[in-house]
Amino acid sequence: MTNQKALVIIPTYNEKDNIEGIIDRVFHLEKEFDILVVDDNSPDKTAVIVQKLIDEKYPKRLFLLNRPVKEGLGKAYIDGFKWALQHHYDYIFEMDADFSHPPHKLVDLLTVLENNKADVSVGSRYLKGRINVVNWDLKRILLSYFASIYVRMITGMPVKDTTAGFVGYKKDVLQSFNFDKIEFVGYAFQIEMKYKAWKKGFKIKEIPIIFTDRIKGKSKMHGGIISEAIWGVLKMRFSKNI
Ligand SMILES: Nc1nc2c(ncn2[C@@H]2O[C@H](COP(=O)(O)OP(=O)(O)O)[C@@H](O)[C@H]2O)c(=O)[nH]1
Ligand SMILES: [Mg+2]
Repeated sequence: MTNQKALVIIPTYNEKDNIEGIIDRVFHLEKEFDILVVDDNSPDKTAVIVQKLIDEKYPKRLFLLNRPVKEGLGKAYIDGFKWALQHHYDYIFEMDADFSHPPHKLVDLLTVLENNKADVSVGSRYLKGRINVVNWDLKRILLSYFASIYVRMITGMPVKDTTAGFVGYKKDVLQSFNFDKIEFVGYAFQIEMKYKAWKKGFKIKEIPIIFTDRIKGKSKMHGGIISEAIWGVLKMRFSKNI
């Protein structure tokens, strides 16, 4: 398995307080990952910080995709996936900028794919009857947990943490997707990616992580994302477009 390349895609909107720290952490892991930051023209100038890091510190391993307007996580990831395939990455990861996803677990997510234990690896908060979330208020824990049960009931998909945003894909999974047919942008986007991968026959494996809510910066979650997920899951279940 020589010359296999791994890429972590980090979507950002106003992450100036987190971005440098998270990039440094990924570049100090024991396995080699390149990073693509996909920024939606953050008013706090996150992209300027990233460009400076490219110019001065990581010219070969750090990349930046500037998108002109904020269009949500899903659209940013789709542009990132297309970029990753064009640049011949073998393993492609999704990770938030805000340290909610422990960066060292990227190594485990990659190992699962390298050993052919799965085509999609998911950093999961809800395994073995536990809810491994730190610093979320009860409302948000319950919302996320019951959302995951709801999605499993409707779709039958054997994944506990269906809204997880800490995910690794082998490149053939992403190559099999028609990104023009991906409909959703928020949590529903994460559900849709897993659902379609599962429907196409790819193997999904979850590994446990502890999710810690962000310390710096603000969440971009809002009500629209939740209703998109509730209705979107039903729509997806009865749609023929896989
Ligand atoms: N490019 C881009 N990134 C986004 C957008 N919305 C959220 N993000 C990023 O997606 C990640 C998760 O968002 P966050 O606000 O932490 O959501 P939460 O963890 O569900 O509260 C963070 O890295 C955000 O900066 C967006 O519209 N465009
Ligand atoms: Mg977050």
